Order: sequence, then structure tokens, then C-alpha cells
Amino acid sequence: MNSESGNAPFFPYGLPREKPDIPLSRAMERLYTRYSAPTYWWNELYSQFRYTPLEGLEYNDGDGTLTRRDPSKVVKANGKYYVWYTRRGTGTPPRGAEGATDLIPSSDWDLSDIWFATSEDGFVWEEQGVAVPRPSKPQPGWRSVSTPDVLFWDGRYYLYYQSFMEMSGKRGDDCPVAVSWADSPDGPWTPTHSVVIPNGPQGAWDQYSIHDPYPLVHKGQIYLYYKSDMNGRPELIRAQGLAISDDPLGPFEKCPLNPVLNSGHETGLFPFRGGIAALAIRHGNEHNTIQFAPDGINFEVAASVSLMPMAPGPYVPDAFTDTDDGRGITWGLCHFTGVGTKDTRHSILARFDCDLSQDHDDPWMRETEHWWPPEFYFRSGLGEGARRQRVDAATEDLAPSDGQAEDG
Ligand code: AAL
Repeated sequence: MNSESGNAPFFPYGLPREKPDIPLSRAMERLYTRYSAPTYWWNELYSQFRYTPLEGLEYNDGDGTLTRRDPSKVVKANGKYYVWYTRRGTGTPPRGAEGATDLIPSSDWDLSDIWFATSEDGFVWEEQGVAVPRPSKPQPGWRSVSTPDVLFWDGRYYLYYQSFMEMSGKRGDDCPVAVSWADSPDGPWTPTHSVVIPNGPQGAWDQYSIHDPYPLVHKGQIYLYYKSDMNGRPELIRAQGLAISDDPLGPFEKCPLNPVLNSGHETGLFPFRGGIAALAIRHGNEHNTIQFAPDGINFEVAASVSLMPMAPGPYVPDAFTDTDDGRGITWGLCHFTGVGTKDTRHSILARFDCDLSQDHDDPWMRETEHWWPPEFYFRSGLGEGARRQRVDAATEDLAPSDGQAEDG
């Protein structure tokens, strides 16, 4: 194909949908073998992310005493949207493990409870109150309950969440996962007061933390994904694992191939076609990618993306339908951390929109570029401190000596 008589074949000008039968470089070969389509214009797992502030949630004038973060996936019930999230309402902003007490939080998600909000349109949200408060000591979560996500299974709702029994930051960010259930998304929620996803055995990748529990229904079972912090500081590594059960209250069996995602921070997954797609954000060799696993276990990079939502809580209409043709996602909630100054630090919830859906095709969501003003890039600058001095010193080292200058 595509050869002028007597000449070597060339790659055609119009991008073929199928792999052309000509010698290909490694890069062009994988364009056809690794991705669902050879360009992001046709790749259903490529999207831009667009952001909108939420209306209806106030933050004590941003003084750092109120935070909302780590939203669950969004669920539709009773004709409205529901979201659950970490809410910290404390007398002061976080003061680190050294400055923390029974009343002063160490981190933004310390001394928190799980609250929920509802919305008619996904833009204006009304906070409804607490869903799962911190239980009393020594129940799992007595220090803080955070980072919830929701499951609907056999007519009941289940909230899974990080249950801290020591303050975050004391050693690392150590916790297992606990669960509460309810007959209605409005509650009341009944805690089981037991750990449902325990930490791994000593020496295992997930020995200290089980974060960001994220349940989906897949192949008739509960597939609960989670993140753990491995390798320790300073070179912390984040990876994601999977635990499977037929019973929302457990026991869950951890996948023997864990971790199943080598990158990412907060979990964000959804049924797609016959498998599961994942947003791999913030960390790892494959951060800023969307991945896909036909079996929910063996993920491959499906697309490289940018400006991904932090702590994504997508609206996943078929999260619990056990679909074998997942339709994808078009919006959800996420958070922005580090809002305010050092003394008023808190997090806010926001909305993201995207087109990771089989049912939409929005070319505006397919663009790859961001047209940001220079000030945006300069915010990622060297600053005036030690880093600038290091660069200045390196530049001086390169200054030609008299002799070298003569040599030209
Ligand atoms: C988040 C999540 C978990 C961590 C902390 C609060 O972004 O990964 O929830 O524990 O940070």
C-alpha cells in the first residue's frame, strides 16, 4: 500500500483507522496496538477536563476552620444527586502532628466527619448534614473518618471510609477502611464499628494505609479499589490495589496481583465497555493518564491527559448496575487543596466536566492544549530562595574563564 512504483512505501497523509501493512517505527506501531484509536480525536478515553466552582457551600470566609474534600462518586437517587465527603470543622486550621491535640487537627483530614450534600443540577449544592460522625474511642475512626465512597448493593447503601485510630502525620497517613450502611441515601447510617479492608501484613506494600476506598459492581461482585502509600518517605510511592467480595460487609479478598495500578493518587474509576477505566492522577510514571483494564485488574494506558481532577468523584450512572457495556462519565466533583495562606489552609469542592463517554462526542473536550497566560507558568517558578541561588551558582560555574573566552 502507498508505494510509488519502485519506491519504499510511505506512511499515508490521511491517518488510517487500522494499522497499515507497512514497516512501522515502534512509536507508530504502538499507536495502533496500545490505544483504542490512533488519535485522541477518536479515542473515547481521551478528554480535557473543564472546571466550575460550586454554588451553595460556604467555607467560614476561608479562614481555614472549615474544609470539604475528597468527594465520593456522585449518585442519583430520589430525583437528585448525592455526594459524600470529608468535612473538617475545627477551631483552627491544621497544625501538623507536632502542633496537634485532641481538638487541633494535624492535617486537613484529621478530626473530620463524613457529611453529604444534594443537588438538582450538579452545580448548586445544599449541605444536608453529617452522615457518619467520628465514633467514640476506641472504635475504628475515633480520631477521624474521611475520604468516603458509596456503594449501592441489593437495596442498601454502603459508605466506605478511612478510619483513623491515630492522627494522620504521626508516622505516615496510617489507617484501614471501615463501613456504615443505610436503607436510604439520606441515612440514618449504621456503623459496623469494624475494619472491613485491613492493612496488609507487615512488609507488604499496603501495610500502613488503605486510602480512597472506591467500590464498583463488576462481574456480579463488589470491586473495591484503594490506594496505598508505599516505600516510605522521602520517596513515597503511590499505587492502587483491588479487594473483591460478594458481601459489602466483607470479608474482601485482596487481588493477588496487587497493586493493579502503578500510578495515581485518589481513586477514580468507572465501568467502560466490558471493563473498568481509571483516572491515574498526580503520582507515578503513568500519572496524567487514563487507563483501561478489560478484566478490572490488568490496566494499560489508554490516553495521556492533562489538568486532571484531584480526588475525582465522578457521576457514574452505571457504577452499580453490573453492566457489561459501561457508558463512561461526563462530570463529577473533585477538590482543590491548599486554598488560602499557610494560616488559613483548607480545601474546597468543585465540579469537573469531561467527555469520557460512549454517548457523547464533544470536539471541544478533545483539544489537547491549554492557552494559559504567562503568569500561570511563572507561578511554577524558581522563586528567590535556595533554588534560584543554586541556578545562579551553576551559571557562574559555566562562566568562561579568560583563557576559554580567547579560545572562542
Ligand atoms: C487524600 C486521599 C486520602 C489521604 C488524604 C485524605 O487526597 O488520598 O484522603 O489520606 O489525602
